[in-house]
Amino acid sequence: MTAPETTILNVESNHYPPLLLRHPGNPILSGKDWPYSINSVFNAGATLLPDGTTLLLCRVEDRRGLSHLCAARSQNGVDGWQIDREPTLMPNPQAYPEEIWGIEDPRITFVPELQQYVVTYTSYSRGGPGVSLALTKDFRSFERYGVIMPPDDKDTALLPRRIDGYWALIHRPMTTLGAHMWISYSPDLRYWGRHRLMLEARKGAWWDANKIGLSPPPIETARGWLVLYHGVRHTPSGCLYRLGLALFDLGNPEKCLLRGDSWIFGPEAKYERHGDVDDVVFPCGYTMSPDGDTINIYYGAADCAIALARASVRTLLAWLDANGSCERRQRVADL
Ligand code: BMA
Repeated sequence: MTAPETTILNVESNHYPPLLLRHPGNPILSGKDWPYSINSVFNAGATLLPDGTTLLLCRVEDRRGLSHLCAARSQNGVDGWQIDREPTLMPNPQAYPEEIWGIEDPRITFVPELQQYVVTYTSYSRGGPGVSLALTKDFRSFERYGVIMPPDDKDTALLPRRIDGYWALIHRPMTTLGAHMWISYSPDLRYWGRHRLMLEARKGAWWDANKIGLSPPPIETARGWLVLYHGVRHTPSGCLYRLGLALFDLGNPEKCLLRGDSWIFGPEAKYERHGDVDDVVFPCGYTMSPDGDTINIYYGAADCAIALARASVRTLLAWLDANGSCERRQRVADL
């Protein structure tokens, strides 16, 4: 018997519960949908606009290899996408030299206090990837704050409200001791400090050894901040990007309450396994459905397309209760 078109792994014999369900119309957006010439589209931030429209802020790569951001809007978040006829946010290296090699992987947080969306994205500078921040009300004009975390740093999202009076930003600086998730605080979104280790990459053979990073912005639940993070496994034939789950204290988001041991989603479908970069699932955004439980997770597939998977927050929390444990805290001094 041959495997179905979309799967090339023997997942039928997999007894792990399917927590993220792929949309049958996947991939929902790819280069052929674009109104102008591009190489590929992937890793999109996501949000709901006030009228219920789903907005994706997509990373678009051109044939120079440089990326910019382009907005796509849909009534149902699945199809009928209205894509901006021209790039929505282009790198501007004259004013922001850190954007010389493009801007990538946006995450969107709607901030009620500001009544604006905060977009954090990777600015690809001569010194490597750094973190930049911009504010927008409508995804048509943007107020750029420039680089807020110097290279090498990426995989960032802002929490939607202040914690003890300070804005909180999750990010992933690289050090010689590994790539771990950190959280930093700011009174004004410009000056950042009180840097704390939030979640460590494991060591050894683990799926999330050595390099992890935040995927979409954290999901606020009554039990805590539910965090989907990616783990990068280096193999002789390249990197494998998979997703794991952890829960953090609502009032103290650097405190990990639960962390799952296994990954919950990885490249299995053909469009995830093969592309410009094989074996990558990379979500940068989600939207919440009207039922308050179903999340629509938008993810880049093999750096070539955007796909959609759905999950129940209740089910993810129940899975963490059954499969998670308390994180062993490592002192920052050990890093
Ligand atoms: C990461 C990021 C993502 C990309 C992934 C796989 O480091 O740069 O944008 O999807 O690698 O290439």
